[in-house]
Amino acid sequence: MSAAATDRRMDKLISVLVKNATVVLPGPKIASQIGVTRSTVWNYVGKLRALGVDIQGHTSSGYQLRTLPDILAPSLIQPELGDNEIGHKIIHYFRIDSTNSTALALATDGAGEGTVVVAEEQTSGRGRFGRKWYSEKSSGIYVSVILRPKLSPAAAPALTLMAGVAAHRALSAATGLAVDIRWPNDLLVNGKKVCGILTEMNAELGRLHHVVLGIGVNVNNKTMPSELGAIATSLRLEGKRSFSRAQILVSLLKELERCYAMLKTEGNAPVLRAWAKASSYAEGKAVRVRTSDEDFQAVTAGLDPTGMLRIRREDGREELLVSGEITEVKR
Ligand code: BT5
Repeated sequence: MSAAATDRRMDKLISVLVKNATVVLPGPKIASQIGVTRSTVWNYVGKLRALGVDIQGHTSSGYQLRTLPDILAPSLIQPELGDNEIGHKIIHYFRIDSTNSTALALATDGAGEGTVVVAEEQTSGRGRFGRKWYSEKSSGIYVSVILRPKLSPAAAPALTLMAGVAAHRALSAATGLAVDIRWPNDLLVNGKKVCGILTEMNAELGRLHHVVLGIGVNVNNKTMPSELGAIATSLRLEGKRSFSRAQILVSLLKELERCYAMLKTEGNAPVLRAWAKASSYAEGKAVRVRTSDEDFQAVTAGLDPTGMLRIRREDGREELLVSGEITEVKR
């Protein structure tokens, strides 16, 4: 792990400032509430300011929040989740290599189902097949959820699609934008990617030990790097306003709880139905298919019961895609 998790007391400082947003809080009072010295409070305030949190004041005058910070602090997220299993424990980092790497390591060490790792910034965010995930500081959501489903590894594709359905619901509800899902794991707005999902797992002898669902969402990015400009966007760029990352994360974790429960109690079918309803790519879409050894055109023809994508080649042959990538072909 490349960084230390956010100190519990720093998290408490955020919550104390937010709860008292309209008043000036004397430094010594904050210090005693969170159990640190005044100089540590000063130190924490400096760190928060470096992240763009607008805090007025000084140790001598007291501190006051000017605007509510959009930080994914556990003390702000957790109270919104009630008794949910997903998010009962949230580990927050200001900066980390990859939330998926950390979550995988924690899962190997025995972290429980529903443990969430979230960061304000990733220095080595990952996509599939070793690709990079651009993770700008404080603009996006970078979150990983540890699951321990009593399922066989064959259930893994359905878990990824389940996360796609949850993200689709959360992003649609939070923004009012028309969100599409491109098989298997991309969420698109106006044809460009705003969210990607990386499922990684540890399985052995026909049993899943643990699964880490990693979700990256571009929320308030004002621009995207030029190499991604044609294919990627943010909710802010499409919605023409900024959104609360904390609110979107809460909604995402709640939807994951719901969709995961649906998958466990009712099996794949309702999740796959929800996925097919939400995705314009499920059926009848002309696509270019790229797998590790092929590149061809086809038309999508629905999901199979495990979540693989059925495609019809130009010569009429149908087959199932397990992995790989599809992009729309404009006709
Ligand atoms: C994905 O991979 O879409 C999965 C991305 C998962 C990221 C999350 S963040 C939290 C957790 N921790 C991690 O380290 N990862 C997960 P893939 O389908 O392979 O797409 C990667 C491709 O998307 C790249 O090759 C780029 O073309 C493009 N891309 C990179 N960064 C992007 C971004 N921020 N927004 C949209 N597209 C991006």
